[in-house]
Order: sequence, then C-alpha cells, then structure tokens
Amino acid sequence: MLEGTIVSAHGRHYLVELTAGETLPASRVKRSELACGDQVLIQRSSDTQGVIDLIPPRSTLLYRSNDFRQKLIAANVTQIIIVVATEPPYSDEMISRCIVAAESQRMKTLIVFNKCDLSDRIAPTSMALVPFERIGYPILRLSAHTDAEALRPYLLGQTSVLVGQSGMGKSSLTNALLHDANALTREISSALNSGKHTTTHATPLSVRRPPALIDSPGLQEFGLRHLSKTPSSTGF
Ligand SMILES: Nc1nc2c(ncn2[C@@H]2O[C@H](COP(=O)(O)OP(=O)(O)O)[C@@H](O)[C@H]2O)c(=O)[nH]1
Ligand SMILES: [Mg+2]
Repeated sequence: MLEGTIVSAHGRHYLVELTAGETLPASRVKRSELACGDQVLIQRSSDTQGVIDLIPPRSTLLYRSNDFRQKLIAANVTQIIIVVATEPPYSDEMISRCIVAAESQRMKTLIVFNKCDLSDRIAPTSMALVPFERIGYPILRLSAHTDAEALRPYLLGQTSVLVGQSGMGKSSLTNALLHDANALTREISSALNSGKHTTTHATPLSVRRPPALIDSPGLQEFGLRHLSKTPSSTGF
C-alpha cells in the first residue's frame, strides 16, 4: 500500500502524488467522491495505474452544495485565498459566501486583489473591498503578471486553495508561483484524458509542495445548502 495526495480530480479519475514524488493516475472503486488535497492509500494495479483504497479522515473539507448535489473543492486545506480583480466584475456575495464556507471549517481567509497593474481600475474595486477589510479580512493587492511573489510569504506553513470567479487570475497566480505547474498541467491532461473518459469539468489542480497551493475551476455560484443558519453549525 502506498501513501499519496490527490493532486487532480476528474470525475472518478484522480491523479495521486506519491510520497516518493511520482504521480500516478488512479481510480476509486467505491462511489465516494474525493477532492484535491485528500490523503489516500493506494494500491498499484499496474506500473502506470493505481486504485485508491482508503481515505484517512480529513482535517477540513471545502465544498459547495445546492438542493441537488454537492461539489467538493479541496480537502485538508488550512487557508482559503479568495481571488478578485479589477476586471472582470466580481460579486460581493460570492466573497461573502467563500468567507462563510471558510469560517465554517475554521480556515484562515485571505483576499487577493489581483490585476493591480491595471491602475485605472483600482479605485472602484478598492472601495468595494473596504467592508471586508473593516471586519478583519486581510487584503493583499498585487498583479499576477508583475509581482505574484508578494503572495508567497502568505503560503508559508499553510495548505491553501485559490477560489473565485472565472477570469480573476487564479491559474496565473498558480503558474507564476509554482515553477512546475505548467508541466504538471500537461502531465495531468495527458494522464487523465487518454482513454475513453472525456473531461466534463475543469480540473482542480494542486501542485507539488512547497508551497502547497491548490488551484480550482472558476465558481459561478457558491451554494451553502449544507450549512444551517444557527451559530453552532457555522462556527459564528
Ligand atoms: N493585466 C493583468 N491580467 C491578468 C493578471 N492575472 C491574470 N490576468 C489575465 O486574466 C485572464 C484570466 O486569468 P486566469 O489566470 O486564467 O484566471 P482564472 O480563471 O481565475 O484561473 C488571463 O487572460 C490572464 O492573462 C494580472 O495580474 N494583470
Ligand atoms: Mg483557472
């Protein structure tokens, strides 16, 4: 039995990074869903394929849900990084929902205000973020194109997931901070897309440590059906 971490999830097909550093495509026999960041035990079924056998308990699980289904975003993360930008327009409600999801799992929250190189657009976005800053959520202003490194100190000692709407710059930040991210993206595509399974949704991409950083597909909505409004279950 080998130990590993799920670094990519496509339906029931996963890519697992083994403790020795090798990545292995793997499937899951049972129906339960797994997420990027899950620590698993895996059995090799061939030189190039594994079967996930056991998922030890998760310390945190970030997911969204509506009346019909739930969608896992990341497991075992300690910090949620909400990415917004000068453009395209973003939704305040989405930020609030991400914060609620993070608080319910007792995760740290950081808001990254990206694309600050587009200086003529900074002012209105800054104003819109003031309420979040006032209630205590740190806001880091940067540009993934010119100073993504500003984010690196915040990643130290944390396992982080980047969340936010599509187009905000999550993948740009990931690529800028993780040198092998592009290579790993290609590796994941070829490992998971070969064969009969076609990709039906974007891949959450988690990349080799350090820093432990998980990219995620753009959110259109963040349903919180699984949380009740009472203080005890949300942690507020
Ligand atoms: N000007 C500018 N454009 C950016 C920056 N970061 C990302 N972009 C652009 O925004 C678009 C969406 O970026 P992407 O990383 O794919 O966003 P994602 O959907 O959140 O992963 C791309 O065209 C990027 O080149 C930035 O810091 N400045
Ligand atoms: Mg992306």
